[in-house]
Amino acid sequence: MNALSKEVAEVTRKTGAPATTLPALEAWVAEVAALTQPDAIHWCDGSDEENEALIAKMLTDGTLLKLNERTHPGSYLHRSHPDDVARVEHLTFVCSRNRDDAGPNNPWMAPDEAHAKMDALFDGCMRGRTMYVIPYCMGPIDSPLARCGVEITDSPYVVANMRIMTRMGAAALARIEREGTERAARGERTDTFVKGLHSTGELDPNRRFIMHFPEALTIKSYGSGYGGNALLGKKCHALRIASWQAREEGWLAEHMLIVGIENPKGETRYIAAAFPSACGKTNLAMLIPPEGYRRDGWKVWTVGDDICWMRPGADGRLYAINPEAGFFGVAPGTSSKSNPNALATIQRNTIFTNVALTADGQPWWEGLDDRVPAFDWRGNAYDSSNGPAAHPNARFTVSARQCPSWTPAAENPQGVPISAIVFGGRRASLVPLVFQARDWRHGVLVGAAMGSETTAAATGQVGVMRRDPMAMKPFCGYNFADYFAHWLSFDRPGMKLPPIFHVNWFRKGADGRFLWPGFGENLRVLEWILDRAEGRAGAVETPIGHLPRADDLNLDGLDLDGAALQTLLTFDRDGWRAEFDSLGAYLDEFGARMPQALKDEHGRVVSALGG
Ligand code: GTP
Ligand code: SPV
Ligand code: MN
Repeated sequence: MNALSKEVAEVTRKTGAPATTLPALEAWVAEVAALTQPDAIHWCDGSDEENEALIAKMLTDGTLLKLNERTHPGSYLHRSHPDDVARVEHLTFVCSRNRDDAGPNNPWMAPDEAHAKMDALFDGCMRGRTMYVIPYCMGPIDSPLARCGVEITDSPYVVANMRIMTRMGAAALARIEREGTERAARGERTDTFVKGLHSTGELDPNRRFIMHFPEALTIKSYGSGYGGNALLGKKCHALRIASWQAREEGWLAEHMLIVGIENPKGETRYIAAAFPSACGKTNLAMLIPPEGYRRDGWKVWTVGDDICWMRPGADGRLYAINPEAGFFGVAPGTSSKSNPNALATIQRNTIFTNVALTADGQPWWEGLDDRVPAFDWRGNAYDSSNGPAAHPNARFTVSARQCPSWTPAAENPQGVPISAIVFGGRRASLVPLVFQARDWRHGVLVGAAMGSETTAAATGQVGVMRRDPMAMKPFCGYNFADYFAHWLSFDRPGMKLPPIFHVNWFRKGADGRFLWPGFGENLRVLEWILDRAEGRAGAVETPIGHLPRADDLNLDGLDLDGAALQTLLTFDRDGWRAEFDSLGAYLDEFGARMPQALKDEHGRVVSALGG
């Protein structure tokens, strides 16, 4: 036994925690313990008893506050540090050996430099703390599409969230060990699980970095306890590292919801949709059909609300799993009107982060109802002159199984077949309600062309239009030029690819109000999309794709004025010429690596738009 593993064995003996049968995992845990110097090591088994003990500890030290047990049983409020409320994109790096592999779309640092920087921060950082070892599985535990990781963290809040968001604990560890043993028998390397190291550190924004080493399947995150910065299974593993792996292995890791639409004949079709952060994925994933649709027998089934892993099946169709087990959803705006399914989901066993509190200990946020909270998200007596009561990026963490529209199809190890891919952004002007790309190559351009106004999900200015290709700007773990080439590569003989669409729920009128009612009414657009996918439903062809006419959509029972509808369904040639000029300049930023096929496709649309 070397010195490092002796050290870990001692700490393990102190806590009575079980070790692992996988030497590669034991060695890594030992190495991390030697660096971070925790007082104790706890291997998470995911049991109820473990969770209860962690919750009790967090209630004692003030990390969690108990919410009203009568109205919100088993639910808690966490107030994060006021400087630690969102993802930090400028501090999030892809540390590939070759800078160009990270691309202009990612902050980059050389791996050696990044490791040195991070290890200096991690040095001794867990003294006085417990180090938690969290084995987790992204995706159904028995799915060949699922992938495992181990997150080491000093945050019990992270453990409690990872328990909801992933398949965490004994079963995941068993899979990691089984895969390791099988690989060892074949003489292959056994550390193929993703290694994520996290510490909240001092929560000092100047000592905060989220580093990804895709070639080493490693993540190091220091100085934040919030969401995507700290729950490493989510954006760090399931998007940044997984997108890199997906490219090497011929699949796709995407920032997409997965929703099943069941028609009155009882046929369910699945749609995968990529919208940027806080642009409506959770809402679309659990929408409630408008009354007329409900009466006719339409149903909506939620598979996932944020991340989608897709790969071609033997029949050439794309099959998707949701790698997550829970929702880390935006609270503000969630109400019995906008998203009744989400509201029903979060009535119990939910961790709320940075919401406001009513006098009787209930969680509250802007848009929920017309009550007035007693405390704001910082815990101060609520005073409307201090800004919103809930932080705009306040979130809930809850098991997906509690959602009334959750479907057992989410546990299907083979995934669900995808009938349509939808891209969408938050665009106040120009972009119509919906249009269909003419083919896959054009669809990839439509995805690459996505733009959206920034939201509170990341620190920085809100409401600024930026390019966010396929909603992956903050999440693609490699050069966008290579990413587009990877997307294009699916267009090959034998594939039965789904048609690609673009939607915009956020078009505004001159008065600054949304023109489209959105939410449940979005099913009208999804119906057209699925009909188009099956070669039904009409459209007019324009240079940007196929747009429905008012008659092509089912608008029965919808109260929408004619002028608004006209604006939503109009193709504005001059506006699109300017948009395509700016898109061309954007694609050029990637230089010679940008696939010629995408540049040609851009050129084709530019000529169709006319000079
Ligand atoms: P992330 O979890 O950050 O990836 O966000 P998301 O894409 O899941 O966004 P979410 O569904 O939580 O919606 C974010 C905000 O957009 C909420 O305030 C919603 O109320 C609002 N929103 C969602 N769908 C619609 C819609 O159809 N129309 C309008 N106007 N607003 C919407
Ligand atoms: C997003 O920002 O897209 C989220 C929330 O889904 S977080 O997990 O913080 O990234
Ligand atoms: Mn997201």
